[in-house]
Amino acid sequence: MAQSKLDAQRKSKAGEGVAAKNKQLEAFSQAPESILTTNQGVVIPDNHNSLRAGARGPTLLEDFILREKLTHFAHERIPERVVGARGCGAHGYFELYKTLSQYTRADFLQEAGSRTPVFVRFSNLTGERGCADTVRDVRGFAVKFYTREGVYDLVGASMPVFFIQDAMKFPDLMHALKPEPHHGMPQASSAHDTFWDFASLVPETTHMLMWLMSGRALPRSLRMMEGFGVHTWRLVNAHGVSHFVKFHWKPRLGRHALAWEEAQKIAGSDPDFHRRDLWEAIDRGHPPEWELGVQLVHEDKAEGLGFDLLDPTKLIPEEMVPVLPVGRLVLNRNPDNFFAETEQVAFNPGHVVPGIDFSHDPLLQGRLLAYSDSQLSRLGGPNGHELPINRGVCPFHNFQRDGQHRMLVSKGSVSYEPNSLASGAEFRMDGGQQGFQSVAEAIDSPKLRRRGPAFDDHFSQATLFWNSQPAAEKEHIIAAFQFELAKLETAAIRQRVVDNLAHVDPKLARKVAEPLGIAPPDGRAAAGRAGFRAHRARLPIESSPALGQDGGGSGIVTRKVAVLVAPGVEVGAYKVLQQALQDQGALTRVVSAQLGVVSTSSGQQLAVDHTFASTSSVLFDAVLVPGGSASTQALARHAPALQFVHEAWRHGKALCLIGEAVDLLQGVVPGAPDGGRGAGVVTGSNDPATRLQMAQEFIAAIARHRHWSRLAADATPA
Ligand code: HDD
Repeated sequence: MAQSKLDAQRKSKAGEGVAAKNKQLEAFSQAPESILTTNQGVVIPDNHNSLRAGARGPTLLEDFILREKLTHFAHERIPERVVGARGCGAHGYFELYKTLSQYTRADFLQEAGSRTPVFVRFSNLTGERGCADTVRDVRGFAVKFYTREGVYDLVGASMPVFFIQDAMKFPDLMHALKPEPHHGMPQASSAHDTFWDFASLVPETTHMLMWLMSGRALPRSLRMMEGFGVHTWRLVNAHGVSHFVKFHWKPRLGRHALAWEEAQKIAGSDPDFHRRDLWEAIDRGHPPEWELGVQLVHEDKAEGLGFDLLDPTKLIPEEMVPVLPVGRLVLNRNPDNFFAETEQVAFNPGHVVPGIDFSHDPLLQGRLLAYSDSQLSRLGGPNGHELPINRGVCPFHNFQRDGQHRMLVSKGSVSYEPNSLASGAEFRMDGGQQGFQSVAEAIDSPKLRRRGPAFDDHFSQATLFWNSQPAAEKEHIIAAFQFELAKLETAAIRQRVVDNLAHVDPKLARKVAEPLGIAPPDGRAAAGRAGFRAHRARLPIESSPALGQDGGGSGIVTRKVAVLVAPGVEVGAYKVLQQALQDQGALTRVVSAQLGVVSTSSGQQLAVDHTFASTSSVLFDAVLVPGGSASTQALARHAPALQFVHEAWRHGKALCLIGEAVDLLQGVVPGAPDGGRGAGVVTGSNDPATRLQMAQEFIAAIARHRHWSRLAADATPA
C-alpha cells in the first residue's frame, strides 16, 4: 500500500509541490470570525465579564469559559531554542537551473526548472528570543526543502566556518558565549570575559573570530547576506559514486554590512530591523533571492587540498575550487502566523534525502543527534513532524505511534513489521534500492579520541581571511577586537588573545593591542600554551577576493532614502530625483520636524512620513536634502536634522545635497577633507539641465552601498 503511494508521488510533476505545500498549510489555517467560541465550539456569550455571584460578588469556579481562557494563556509559551532563539522566516521556492544527476540522485536536483517549496528561518546564534537583530553575531540560515522524496534541511549559517572542530566542545562554546550564569549578562554579545577566556584557550576558534569581528557579523539585511552549509557534505549519484560538496547561498543583492556604531544604534531605534526589512521587502513585492552554488571535490582529490575537508574551521577558497551556480532560492511569501510557522519549525541536519549524505566531520556528526533531541523538549514530544510547517509534501508511513500531541489517526491492528495482517502488505516492507542508501564505504579503524593531523592548523586560513580584506575592512576588524577586548575585566585574557593573533598577522596583533594597556603580543607565549598546535598549511593562494566584505549585487532596489525637509523647501529637482529613485526600486521617506505637511517654496504641500524624533539616519541607506534657503536655514538650526546628516556622513552613506543644502555640510563635518564633499557625496543645483545627471550620480553612490573611507576621516562622535 505504502509502495503505491510513493510511486504516485514520484510521478507527480516537479513544481506541483509548491502548490501542494500551500494547500496543506491552508487546510490548517484559520481566519478571524465574528463570533467567539470556546475550544469546544460553545459560543461565548460575553467575553468581557467573568461569571460571579452578584455584580460585586466573588467569581464562580464553574466559569469554564474564564478557566479555559486563563489556562490557555498561561501555557502559550514553549521553551526557546537553546541556540538560534531569535529568528524570522519566510516561504518560497527553490528552482533548479540544470540537472545535477551526474553528482546526485536527489530528486529535487534532477529536472532543470523544477521548483521545490521551501521554508527558511534566519536566526541569531547567541541572543535570547527578544534580543536585538543587529548585534554582532553569526546568523543561522536554515532551509527546509519539501521535496517529493522527503524533507531535506540544509541547516547552515552566514559564515562558512565554525568556532570549533568537534561537537564535544559545543556545550562549552555556547556556555562561554551565552550570558554569564551568575548574573545573566550580557545579552546577545560576545564582548565578555567567559567568551574570550574560552576562545583564547581554544585557538581553533581563531579563523571564526576573524569572521565574527568583521562586517560579516553585521549584515545590512538578511537579504544581503551569504549563507553556507559550513560542513563538507556528500552528493551521491545513482551509481553510488560520491563527491564531497560545500553549499553556498549567494545573495542577488550582494553582501553588505552595517557600521558597528550604526548596528548598536539600530539595536535601540529598531530592535526588529532585520525581520522588518525581510517582511517589508516581501510584502512590497521585492522577493529576496539567493543563488545556490556548490563546490564539488572528487573524494580522491580531497587529500591534495592542503587542509582537511572534514575540519569545519576551514573553507575551500573559491579560487581553488570554483562555486558552480545550480539554482535559485526565492522567498516570496511571509508566514501567516509567527508562532505556528517560524517558532514551531524544526530543522535538523539529519533530515537528508537519497542522494545527499554526511561526511565524517566530527562537528556535523554531533549535530545529527542534537537537533531532534533539542526539539523533543522544545515541541514537547516526538510528533513535531506532524505540525503543518514541518510536514513533508510526500506521504509518510511507518509503525511509530502514539506520543504527545499525536494527530495522525493510524488505522488497523498492525503497528509492527514484518506482518501478514495489514491489508495488501508484504511480509517485509523494506524500500530496497528506492530507499536512502548510505555511502558504502569500508571503515576499519581503531576507536580513539583524536583529530586528524591537519586539524592542528589553526591559523593559515585566519591569515588568508585577513589578507583578503580591503584596508577599510581591516580597520573595522581591528576596531572590533579592540572594542570586545576592552570590555573584559581580566587583562590576562586580552593578552592571550593578542598573543594568538600574532600567529594570524603580527601587524594586526600589534594594532589590536595598542589601546588595551597590555604587553606587546607575544606569539611564542601563545605557542607555549596547552591546546596550541604549531602545524601551518601552505595554501596556494595568499588572498581570496570572495572573502572580502561589500561585494556583488548592483542597483538600489529596496534601498531606503531619507528626504530631509523644512518649510520653504524647493522641490523642483527633488521631484526628478524622487522619480528616478523610485524607478530604480528605492524607497523615499520624507522626514521633518513635524508630521502632516510642509509647504514648499512654490506653495505646494509635501506630505511628511516621519519626524526627526520618530526615526533616525541609521534606519536609512542614503540621505537627500532638497534645496531652498528657508528650508536649509531651518534645518541648520534644528540639531536633530544636523545630527541626521552628520551620522549618515560618518557612516559612509550616500548623500545628495541640492542647492543651498550643501551648506549643511559645513556645520556637521567642519574638519573633513574637501569640506566633507568626498566620495559618495553628490551636490548639485536646482538647475533643470543638471537634475538627471545628479540623479544618476546619487543612484550610483547608493549602489556602492558605503563609502567606508569616511568612517576613518571623522573622529567626531555622532
Ligand atoms: Fe546548531 C539550532 C546552525 C552547530 C545544536 N543551529 C541551530 C539553528 C541553526 C544552526 C541555523 C537554528 C535552527 C532553526 O532555525 O530552528 N549549528 C548551526 C551551524 C553549526 C551548528 C551552521 C555549525 C556548523 N548546533 C551545532 C552543534 C550543535 C548544535 C555542533 C550540537 C552538537 N543547533 C543545535 C541545537 C539547536 C540548533 C541545540 C537549537 C534548537 C534546535 O537545534 O532545534 O540542537
